[in-house]
Amino acid sequence: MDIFAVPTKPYSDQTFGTSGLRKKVSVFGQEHYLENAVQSIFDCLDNFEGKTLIIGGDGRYYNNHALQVIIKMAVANQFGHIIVGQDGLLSTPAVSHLIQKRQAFGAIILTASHNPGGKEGDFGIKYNISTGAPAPAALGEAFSKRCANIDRYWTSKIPDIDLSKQSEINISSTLIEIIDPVIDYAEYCQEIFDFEAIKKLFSSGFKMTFDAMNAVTGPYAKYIFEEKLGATPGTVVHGKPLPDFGGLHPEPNLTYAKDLVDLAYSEQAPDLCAASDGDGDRYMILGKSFFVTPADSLAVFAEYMEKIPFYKGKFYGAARSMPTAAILDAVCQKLKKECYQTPTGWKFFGNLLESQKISLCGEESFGAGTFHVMEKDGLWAILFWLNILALTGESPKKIVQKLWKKYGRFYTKTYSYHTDAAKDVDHLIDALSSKIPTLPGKKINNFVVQKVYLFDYTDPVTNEKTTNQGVVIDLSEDARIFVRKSGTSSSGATLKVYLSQKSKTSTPDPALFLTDLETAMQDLLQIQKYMGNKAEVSAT
Ligand code: VG1
Ligand code: CO
Repeated sequence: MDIFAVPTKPYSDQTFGTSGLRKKVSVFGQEHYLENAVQSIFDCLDNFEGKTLIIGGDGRYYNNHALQVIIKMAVANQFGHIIVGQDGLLSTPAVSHLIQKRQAFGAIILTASHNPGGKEGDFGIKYNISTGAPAPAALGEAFSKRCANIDRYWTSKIPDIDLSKQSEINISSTLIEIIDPVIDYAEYCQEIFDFEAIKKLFSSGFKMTFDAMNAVTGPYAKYIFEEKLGATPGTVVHGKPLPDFGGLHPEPNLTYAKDLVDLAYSEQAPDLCAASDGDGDRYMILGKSFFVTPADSLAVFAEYMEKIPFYKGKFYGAARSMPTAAILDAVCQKLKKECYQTPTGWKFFGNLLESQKISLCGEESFGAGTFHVMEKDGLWAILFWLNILALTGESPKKIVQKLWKKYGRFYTKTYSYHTDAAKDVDHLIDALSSKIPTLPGKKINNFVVQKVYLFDYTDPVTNEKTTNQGVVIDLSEDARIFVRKSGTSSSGATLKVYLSQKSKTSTPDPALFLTDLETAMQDLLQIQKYMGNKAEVSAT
C-alpha cells in the first residue's frame, strides 16, 4: 500500500476551542484545511500505532467526504483498527461509550453540534481521549499550536470505503470496521434505566413527541423509544439525519425548537415533549404547557438519582457550570453532597467525574450527564426523565413544582448577541472588566451591586488554573448577571449574558419576573453602545 507525505502550509485560523475546531464548510473546503487539522491532532498524540481510532459524525454536509479523508490518513498514520459508524453516523455520547467499550485510543467526532449545517453552514472536528472525555484544555492548545506550524500530512492511496453497510475490511495492517452506530449505545442505556417500567408507562397510554431536529439522534431515538420501549410509531419526528438538518438550527431550546414548544403548549400536547441537538449531547424537556429549565432538570436528576438502581450508592457529588442557576447546590446541600462550579464547557467536568468527586453534572445550555459516559448525553437525560415519570406516575410539572417548594425557584434567561465584528464583544467585556473595582455599592435599577469579579477556576483534581472565564456580577435580591464570550462561534463573536434570580414570593408571573433584571443588564452593560443595532439576538 502506498503511504506518502503531502507538503502543506499552515492556516492562521485553526484553533481548537471549547468544543474542537468549528468553521464554515467553505473554510473547511480550502486545500488541505481538514488534513492539517487531522494531522495536527495525530502529531500531538503518542504511541497510538496499532491501536484503535473511532470515527463518526452527526451526518451534516461534508461528513462523509471528511470521513474518507480521515480514514486514509488514519491508515497512513498506522492506526491498527479504525471503527466507523455506518453511514458515517455516531452521536457524541455514543462515541464516548464506544471508546470505553472497545478500549479505543481515541476518537474523532465530526460535528459542529448545534451550529447550522448544509453547504452554507458549519462543520467541525473534535477529538476525544481514551477515557471517552473531550480533549482536555492543554491538549486542545497543543493541537492549535501544531496547526500553526504544520508542514506535511500523511495519507495513503486506498479506495474509498463503502460506509453504507456494516463490514470489516483489512488494508495492510489496519482493520477497518463499519459498525451499527446505535446498538451498543442502546444496550448500555438499557443497563442504566428500568426499561420494563418505561415500557409499562408507554403501554398505559403515555404519549411523547421527540424531535431529533433532522440530526444524528433520529436513528437512536427510533430504535430506543419506538422499537425497544414501545412508544407509538411517529413518536420520533424529524428522525432522518439530513446534511442541512432540513434548514433547522439543531439547538434544542425555546427559540430553535419552536414547533415542539408550540405543540407542548397546545390542546394536543403529549405528556412529554423532548428534543436533542445536532450531535446528540444536549436535550430539552417539556411537560404539558410546562417548560423544564435545564437547571431545574439537573436538580431533579440529583433528587432522584439514587432511585435509579444503576446509581444506587453512587451519588458522590455534583457540578454545574457557573452560569447554571444554583438550585442544584440547594439539593446537594440537603443531600449532604459536594457541589462544584466550573467554567462553561464539558471538558471541565472530566477530572471531577473520573476522580469520583462527582457523579452528576450539567450546564444551563441543556447539557447533562453522569459518569456513565464522559460526555453530556441528550437521550440519556430524556430516558432519565421517562424513568422518573414511570417511577412516580407524576407529570413533569408536578415533579418540578415539588422541587421549587422544597428548594425555592430560580428564574433564568440567557441572551446571545452575535456579531460579525468580533472586537465589539471584546471591547464590551474589557470595559466591564475595567469597571470591576468601582461597581460594588452602586444602585442599578432596583438592585445594589454586591460583588463583581472575573471568574477563574482551579481544577480541584489537578490544580490546573483557567482564568478569565467571564465576569460575575452579584446583585441584591438574590440576582446575578454573568457575562462571557461564546467559545463555539464559527465566525465573528457571540456575547452571552446569563441572568438568574431566586424568587421570594411563591407565584410571581414568570414572564415578568426578570424584567427588572433585564433593565439592570442594559444599564450595566450598555450592549447597544458597544454592539450597535446589528447584533443578532436570541434569548432562551
Ligand atoms: C455552548 C454552551 C456550552 C456547551 C457548548 C458545547 O458553548 O454554552 O454550555 O458546553 O456550547 O455544546 P458557548 O461557548 O457557545 O457558550 V455542544 O452541544 O457544541 O457539544
Ligand atoms: Co452538541
